[in-house]
Amino acid sequence: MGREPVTLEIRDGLAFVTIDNPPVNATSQAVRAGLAEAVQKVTVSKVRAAILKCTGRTFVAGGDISEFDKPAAEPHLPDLCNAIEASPVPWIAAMHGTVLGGGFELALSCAFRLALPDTRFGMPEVNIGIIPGAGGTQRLPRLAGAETAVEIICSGGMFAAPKMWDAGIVDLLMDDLGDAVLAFAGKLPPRPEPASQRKALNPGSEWFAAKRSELEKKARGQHSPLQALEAIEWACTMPFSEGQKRERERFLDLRTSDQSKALRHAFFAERQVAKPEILKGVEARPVERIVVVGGGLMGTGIATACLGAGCSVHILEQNETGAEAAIGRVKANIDGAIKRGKLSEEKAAAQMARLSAGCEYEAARNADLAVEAVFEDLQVKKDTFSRLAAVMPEHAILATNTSYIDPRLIFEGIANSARCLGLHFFSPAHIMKLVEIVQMPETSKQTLATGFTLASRLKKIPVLSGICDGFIGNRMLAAYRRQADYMLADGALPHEVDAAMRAFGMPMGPYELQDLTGLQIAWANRKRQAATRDPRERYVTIADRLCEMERFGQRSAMGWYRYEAGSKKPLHDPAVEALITRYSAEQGITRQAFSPEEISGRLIAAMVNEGALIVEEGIACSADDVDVVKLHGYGFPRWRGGPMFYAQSRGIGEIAGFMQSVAAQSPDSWKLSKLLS
Ligand code: 3H9
Repeated sequence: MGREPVTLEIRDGLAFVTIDNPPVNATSQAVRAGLAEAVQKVTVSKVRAAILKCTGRTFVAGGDISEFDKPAAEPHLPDLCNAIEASPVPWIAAMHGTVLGGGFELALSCAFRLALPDTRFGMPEVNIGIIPGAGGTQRLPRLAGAETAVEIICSGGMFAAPKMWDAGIVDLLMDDLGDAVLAFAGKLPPRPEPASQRKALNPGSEWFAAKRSELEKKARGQHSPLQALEAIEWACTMPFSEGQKRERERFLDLRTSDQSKALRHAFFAERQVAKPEILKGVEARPVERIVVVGGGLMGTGIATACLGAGCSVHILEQNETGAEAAIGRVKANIDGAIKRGKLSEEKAAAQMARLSAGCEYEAARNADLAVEAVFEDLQVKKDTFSRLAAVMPEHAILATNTSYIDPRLIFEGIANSARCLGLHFFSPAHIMKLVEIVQMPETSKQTLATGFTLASRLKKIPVLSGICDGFIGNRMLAAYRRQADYMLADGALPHEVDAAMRAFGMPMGPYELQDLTGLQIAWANRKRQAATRDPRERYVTIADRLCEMERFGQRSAMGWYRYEAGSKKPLHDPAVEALITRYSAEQGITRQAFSPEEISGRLIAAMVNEGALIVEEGIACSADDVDVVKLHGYGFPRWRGGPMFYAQSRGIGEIAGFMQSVAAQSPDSWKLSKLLS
């Protein structure tokens, strides 16, 4: 017989209801059924109180998301919450780990809430495209006020137990959940009025309207935070029974929405790609001492992330001045984390104590891993690794952070190339979650596993990539940009392309983004690729002409747009528009108008086509890997699930239609993937 997910034990006048459903005690159907039985038994028992707790690493982390594709099955969580709240026996939630979603809702239905101080609370439902569905939007505003409820529910964030105590949500913080809970249950305070019976103060319709416009800006097309806000307003304007009925209907509607499906896909995909099949059972090498070569923005970002994961870091620079500057940059990153409330002064000091910098390669002698973040130049990178290999032990891992150069060329001649791989971080590396783990044919599984384990320790999302120009992410970006440039030549203007992509949900369009990051790197890449580019492929030179005019983007106050002194606001530049129309005329192109839907349709089709080729060529393990790269490295709207999921859910036929127009308009320029042909 398998173990019971919920057990009830009655002793010394108390009922102990324990949920045991690894890994995160989600309220699956079996848990709900077990709880329903326990609630019934507790209600007819003569106990003084019932203690609800969980085994393992956490209290209930929410409803079981893997059940959300099936119809909702009885018993339903809102009914259980209502029964717990209405029970003649007071329930005590004894919490640890992460109290999330349905777990938080269960706790809100209990008469008392006790937690360990390091417990974290949240209602992350909006992150998966739904709203809380078991009374959370109705009880929380009644208990803690609309402001706090909006902060917790509409952000989907996690909040520390002391903050929850301040907000009156947690009754008591305790050092242990054994004796301390027994002591509390032995001397119960008077039972407070249940959350559902309280009145939520209504901050007024203007307040809600202001919150709505604030959330609309942040949500960039995602519906759930706004739906959650509406539900919180019901709590402030309607009786509990009516609000809960509406909440439940909205929850069930949203569960089957496209956005929720896409967000759930993203949730499971990012966990899936972090553990590739080929690395099952492969043990990683221990990594504690890391050398980062290059103390620029990328190198110091990587160093900051490694320090945060508890590693000691030595930065190698060309000279002492460079080394000092590198330390300064890491310190600035760490100070930024303190300012944002992400890091205590004490932890920051401990991290800085593990950092050193210098210019002697000898300092790499005892390192377990070296990652290179030097200038994107083959010879510079080769020299770096031959100097590292000369001092480091033969088993130490060598990683290049190159964005484009073939790692096989970089590691040519290095002894034991099984220990070499690419670790492609994204800038700023202490913030961005994505790391492409680039595998060479020689790379050993243990080296790859070490890359994956390190990335997870750095709280990053690792994605395995084979070798191609730009790996997964930048290769797709290049296809997207190429198609955008074709459309400029054929009739669109930069601001039209940017507006269409923002309307699609991207944080920025391709041209404002190029202006922000600078046009030089892509220019250098195009020059590098010139020798191998198929001469039949259409090549639009507008971007090259801008670079020749030293219009490199925001830093030169001119790029695809112009910028006024001290401002980052892109302004239309008639000079650029004239350059574009002149280019079309030179090429004999009659410029045509593109609707926003045509622009985004064609650009996304080019991206999806490249993603499909990447999967078909075996560069990425699966379409999920491609999605995760685009979600975490390139701002693809999460509520669309990633380009490959979007294509499937939108209909491959529609995307293939766009791709065929793309290919027809620029013959010999696109290889069509099997998916879209
Ligand atoms: C909800 O509650 C609706 C209610 O309002 C109303 C109901 C009526 N379900 O992330 P990890 C799996 S909606 C199913 O690697 P960590 C996860 O896939 C829910 N599975 O660990 C992974 O599986 P695998 C609201 C879940 O320590 C394993 O657990 N709650 C769920 O880094 C370990 O997860 C949420 O949205 C779930 N709810 O982080 C919470 N949660 O090993 C979402 C996790 O096969 N979860 N799994 O890959 C999280 O935020 C993190 O998982 C958590 C642990 C912080 C809990």
